[in-house]
Amino acid sequence: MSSQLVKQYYRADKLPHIWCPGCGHGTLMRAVSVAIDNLKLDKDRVCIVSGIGCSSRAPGYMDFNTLHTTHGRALAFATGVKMAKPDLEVIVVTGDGDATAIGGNHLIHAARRNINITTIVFNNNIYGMTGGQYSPTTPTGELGTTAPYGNIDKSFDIPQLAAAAGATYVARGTAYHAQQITKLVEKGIMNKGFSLIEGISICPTYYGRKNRKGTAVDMMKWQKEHAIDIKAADKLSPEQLEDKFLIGEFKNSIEPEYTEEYQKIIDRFIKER
Ligand SMILES: Cc1ncc(C[n+]2csc(CCOP(=O)(O)OP(=O)(O)O)c2C)c(N)n1
Ligand code: SF4
Ligand SMILES: [Mg+2]
Repeated sequence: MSSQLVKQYYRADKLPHIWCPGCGHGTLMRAVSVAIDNLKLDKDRVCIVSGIGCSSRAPGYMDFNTLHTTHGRALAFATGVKMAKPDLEVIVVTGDGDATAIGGNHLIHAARRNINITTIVFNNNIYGMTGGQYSPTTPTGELGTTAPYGNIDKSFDIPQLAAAAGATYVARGTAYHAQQITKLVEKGIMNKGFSLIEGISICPTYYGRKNRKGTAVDMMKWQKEHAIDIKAADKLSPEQLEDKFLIGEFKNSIEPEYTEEYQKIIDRFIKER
């Protein structure tokens, strides 16, 4: 990002950021900013909302209308903003814990309503901010401070969860594939409905160290070597897909959008009065 874009989209007085060296969240935050820039959105018409977590610090640095809310409640606040001001482009930045543990209920209901909000989940497979507790996306068998002998829970596939609940645009990218995830965020913003983009992040400090994943660079290499684009997956055998994960666009459909449906009721009421 050029220094001009940094000046345009970041709050200088809030920098330097708090993220550890090698954290993937900065790359994902940049992807959101570049997507907004590519779409030439008026920054006064953009509202970025987060919960609490390392990931949820992003809106503190981003110079838009921003709300840094309570843990798990980003989508509840974002829904309020969008209902009150449907013309705003509402974007939620959240973590795997924020979005799928304490905030899981808000996530499925925002998806079910197909409200025009774009949610980017910075998934580092752990609670980073609070010291490495396992989250609903920590892979089975891996370690967290609250799973010292290995996590026995099955982990959520966030895109599958969002698609099943009713999100109309669903995609996954990684911090390594920075250009691709920028495009996915752009498409998510353009979708008129609930969009969920999972950004696979890295937390070298807790998830990486606890699970002996090596350095931040090793973790990025792992993303490069294990991510398969969904368009290429069809041509691969089950053996070739073993221990791999899919990235790309999983769902893109057109369905009635919540604030528009709500407006129709208001219009009908005014007409019949
Ligand atoms: C109601 C409430 N419960 C718990 C916490 C403590 N807490 C703060 S951030 C966090 C987890 C953050 O994990 P995640 O959303 O994955 O973000 P990350 O830090 O990994 O980016 C927790 C449990 C809180 N702030 N508020
Ligand atoms: S604890 Fe993990 S998620 Fe939080 S800033 Fe450090 S590397 Fe990033
Ligand atoms: Mg996390």
